[in-house]
Amino acid sequence: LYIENQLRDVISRDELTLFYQPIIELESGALKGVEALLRWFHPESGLILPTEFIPTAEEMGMIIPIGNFVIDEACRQFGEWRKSLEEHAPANLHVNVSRKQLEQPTLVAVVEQAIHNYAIPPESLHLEVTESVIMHDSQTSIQTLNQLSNLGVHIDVDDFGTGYSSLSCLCDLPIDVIKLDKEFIKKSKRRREGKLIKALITLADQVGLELIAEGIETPEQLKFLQLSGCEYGQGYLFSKPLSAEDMELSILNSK
Ligand code: G
Ligand code: G
Ligand code: MN
Ligand code: NA
Repeated sequence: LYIENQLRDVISRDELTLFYQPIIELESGALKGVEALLRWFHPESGLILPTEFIPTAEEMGMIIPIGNFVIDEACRQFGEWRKSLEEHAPANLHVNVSRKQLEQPTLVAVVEQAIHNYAIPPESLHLEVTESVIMHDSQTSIQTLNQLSNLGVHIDVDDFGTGYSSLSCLCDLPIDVIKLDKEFIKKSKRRREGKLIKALITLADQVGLELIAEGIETPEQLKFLQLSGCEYGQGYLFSKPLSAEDMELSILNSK
């Protein structure tokens, strides 16, 4: 209830901010993109993580204004980086979108407005939707996904492998990228899981989807993924999520 009360005017109190985690091209180590991750800095409670408040925000309907804030703020920052960092700017921006947002047909206009306002090439924007959302889809969300895809925006299946995906959804829905859940990577040393990861990398490649491995924490995991032909990844081995300033410093320091 405390969270619920505090969430009501969280945007006007200016307590939400976005952190960014790099997405890396595994072969070269080059920065490919950034994923925006929401952070709530509460004056009394300190940092509240999204897993603690997004479910409540969804129940209350607050996820709509919060989600709109995230899209606008991430695009604003990304547009700024494109100008200030030029060729060193990340090529792609990944933004998480929850089920409730996808059920709102107005999401399309919100996204269109943001890419227009900040002069962002639509194909550089990736909207991440969890597997469970894609699978238990309402008619509205499918339509919304199709309209977003028609804008040129890319759709990523987040946490892939945690649900029980019907693989046919990968063909029926306008999906561009699979984000392999970190639970897979954690267990990649086991024989069967290792083979499963390899098979999924091949599958993605065969059906023309890009694949991003999540939760890479050790050099061994990276080596295994590189040898398996996995193209992109993110995780604490490269960087934890950083404030916009730290992200920018990190880019400037490595150029
Ligand atoms: O770092 P991490 O604790 O940020 O994120 C935890 C979970 O919260 C992840 O599943 C992530 O997808 C989700 N999440 C993070 N930021 C956002 C956001 O802006 N919108 C939505 N809907 N989910 C987010
Ligand atoms: O949107 P998604 O569910 O993919 O959110 C990514 C989540 O994973 C965020 O909470 C982020 O902070 C977290 N994360 C990013 N890299 C790592 C990692 O290497 N290990 C673990 N355990 N979590 C990570
Ligand atoms: Mn994500
Ligand atoms: Na994920």
